[in-house]
Amino acid sequence: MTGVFITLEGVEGVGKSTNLTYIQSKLNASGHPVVVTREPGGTEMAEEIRHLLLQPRSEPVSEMAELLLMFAARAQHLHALIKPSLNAGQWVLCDRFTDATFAYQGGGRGLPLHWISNLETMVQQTIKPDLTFLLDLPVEIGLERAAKRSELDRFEVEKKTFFEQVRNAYLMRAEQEPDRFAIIDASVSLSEVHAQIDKVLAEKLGVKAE
Ligand code: Z5A
Repeated sequence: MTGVFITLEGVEGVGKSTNLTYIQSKLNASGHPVVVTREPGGTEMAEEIRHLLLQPRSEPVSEMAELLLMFAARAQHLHALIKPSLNAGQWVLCDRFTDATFAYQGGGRGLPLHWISNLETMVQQTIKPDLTFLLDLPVEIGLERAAKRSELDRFEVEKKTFFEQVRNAYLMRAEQEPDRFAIIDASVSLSEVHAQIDKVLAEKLGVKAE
């Protein structure tokens, strides 16, 4: 028995955390308890790597080191949590996954996409999300929403053009894999975002709206 693997993606401040909780509650209510997790992180060791990656530091961070640490965290996350959960038939809901690497390290940092594809094959083998929600909005709105929060991490201090590149890379991924991606307009009110999510859950996974 294999479970269902769902991921949430989007640029800074798009509302992933807010909507992750909503999706979790919808799935639970429809009789599908989910394992909720995030990247980078999700296990004790992977969370330590997350801390290494996100904490602001004076030493310049190599783009290659950043890329490899993302995949090191992912390898551990897959090994210790995602694969065992899916193999046990559980549904897994993950805040960011490899599309974020294509978007941030590929689109944002400009690393060659075939490096990321090669690492994806090495680390994930056949594992891919069954469904990916891409919460999309103009970068300015996301940055405004995110600015209301307190401390900025090592990614959040990047300039607007960086996040534009990230957004474009996400949209390109969605265009390449339209069956897996569901693009959600995240610029509208939360209740309108929820309505779009309900529709996707019903159409793609047969989860009924209440
Ligand atoms: N990263 C990477 O580079 N490569 C990788 O492979 C991976 C990750 C996996 C950590 O991610 C960083 O790691 C991330 C990319 C990088 N850096 N950045 N940027 P993260 O997911 O932990 O961090 P984040 O992107 O900053 O997510 P977040 O802080 O959890 O933000 P969010 O989930 O998108 O937004 P939110 O907290 O749910 O919402 C933001 C605010 O907007 C909040 O006050 C909400 O109440 C409000 N909100 C939400 N929706 C609405 C609507 N519809 N209307 C009005 N207000 C709203």
